[in-house]
Amino acid sequence: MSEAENLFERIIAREIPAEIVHETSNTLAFRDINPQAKTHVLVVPKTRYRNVAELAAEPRLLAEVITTARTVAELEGIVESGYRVVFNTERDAGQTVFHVHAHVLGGEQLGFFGR
Ligand code: D5M
Repeated sequence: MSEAENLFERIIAREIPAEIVHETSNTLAFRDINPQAKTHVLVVPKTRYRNVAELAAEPRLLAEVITTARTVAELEGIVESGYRVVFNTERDAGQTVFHVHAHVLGGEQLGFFGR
């Protein structure tokens, strides 16, 4: 498995340090190393799926990832002010780590995104 595939596995296994924000039996939430907003947390399922399209085959696990994102927003105090949940999927979206992850972004006014 390439580095880009197993990086988050190594965080899940606590082989690489990360600032963990929340954990459930099937998901882990930790701070992005290169934050793009005041709050920038990644939520991953502990089992590897390449991207959200693959994870969609497991709707309960997908729902748990989204629920963990909501818990992260609660813990970060950004439920009322608002937040964004993003799954970058493959090349054109800029996915660099091929273990599906939800970006949870907020804590300040976010810019528009696209091209
Ligand atoms: O997002 C991949 C994200 O993963 C990107 O925002 C940086 C983040 N990243 C990379 N290495 C680490 C470590 N070691 N800890 C925490 N966060 C990390 P993508 O959507 O694939 O572009």
